Amino acid sequence: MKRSKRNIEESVYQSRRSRLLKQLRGEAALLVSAPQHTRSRDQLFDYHQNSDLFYLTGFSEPECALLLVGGTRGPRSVLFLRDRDLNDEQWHGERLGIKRARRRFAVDEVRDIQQFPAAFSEMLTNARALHYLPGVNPAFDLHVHNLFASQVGPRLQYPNILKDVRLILSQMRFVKDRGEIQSLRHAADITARAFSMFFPLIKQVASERHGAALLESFFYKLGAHGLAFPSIVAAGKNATTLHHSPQLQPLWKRELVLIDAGASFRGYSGDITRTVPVSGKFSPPQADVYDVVWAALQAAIAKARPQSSLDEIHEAAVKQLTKGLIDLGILRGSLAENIETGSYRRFYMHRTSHWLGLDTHDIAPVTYNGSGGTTLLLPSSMRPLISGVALTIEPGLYFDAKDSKVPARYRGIGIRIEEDVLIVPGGCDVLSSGLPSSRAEIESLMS
Ligand SMILES: [Mn+2]
Repeated sequence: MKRSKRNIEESVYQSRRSRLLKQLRGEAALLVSAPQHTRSRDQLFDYHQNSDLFYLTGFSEPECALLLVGGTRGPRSVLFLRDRDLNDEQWHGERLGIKRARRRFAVDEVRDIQQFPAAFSEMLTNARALHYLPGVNPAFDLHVHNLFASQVGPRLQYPNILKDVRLILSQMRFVKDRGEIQSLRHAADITARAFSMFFPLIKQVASERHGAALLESFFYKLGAHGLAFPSIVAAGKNATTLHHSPQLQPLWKRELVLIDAGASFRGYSGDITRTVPVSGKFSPPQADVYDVVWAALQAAIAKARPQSSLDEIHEAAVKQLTKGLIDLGILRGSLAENIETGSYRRFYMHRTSHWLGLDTHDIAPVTYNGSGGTTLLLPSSMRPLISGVALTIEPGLYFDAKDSKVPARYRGIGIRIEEDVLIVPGGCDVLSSGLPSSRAEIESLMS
């Protein structure tokens, strides 16, 4: 098959597959599509492809699987997918089908997904281990289960070891390549611009849900491919619930509204949070809290550079937030004492960062090659940052409306500010910088 017929993107996916195959060293990997989920009766939820499979193929149809076998007779890559079915397509949309898939994908073989159960075990006979992630799709779990389930004793045939496919894929997906960085940058930029189009209109917003729909309309107007996650629009004290889903509640003029939303572009996520006064002007207590969170954001961004870590970023945010809580008279005692006891957690109960990529809460590896060739097992929050990784920085403070330990003027205030950053040599690039975050800039944007 001539390469010229394929688009440039396919060569990126092809090279990812061959990098994975190289690491399999005689073993096999199975990546499967996400299942479709029923909403009710014959209605389905929006379909979202399994990110690992998408990373290796760019394919977003359901009912497909990628089998990579690094066998003794040379590596093989096989993509199983649904063939065309004009009757089904009449109702549910066009399928790529086998013939066109053979032109599009630079895999060794394209086969009908209906042949999968029979072909699967037969193709694995020379692979010592199968790299797979159970729980993505129960239909495929059953095939893997049947392969391994034996009443008699240890399997005589290969494969007889099951490995977590994420050990390799999390390594591969961690550092973003040029195309991924472009997509992340564009997703963050669309999100930032949509927020700035939305804010001046906030006084016309009838409810949290209307606000979410209006903001999302700007995502699509600016070319978003979808939403990175369900938008959070939280009016007033609803903002103290971290992942509040938008309701029919109106945005009251004297209150704040917290908006945490993101456009996706080519599967990559934007994820921005701003908390703004519906009236356009922060009240003095709202301003006090806002400035503390904003200072924490700046301190945390200053730590986003190679060799730092998510823990270091988090510690910088915690230090500023705790200092602010003491200054506001909410916490008593010394800074060190309050950090030590974790008293701030009552008002800041989440971490400062998560990785960003194909998944909004992106995957990160747990192993790390330390000095002297040693392999360290580290939670990703301790892992030294390197150029090309993307993450969010999102400090916040949340005061429960009924918390009698908090001065009355702060009760019911929830504020979070979130930026998307890319680690670059010497520091970071704030991908969401198209949208201002300081109190004065927010107020001027809203007028
Ligand atoms: Mn986030």
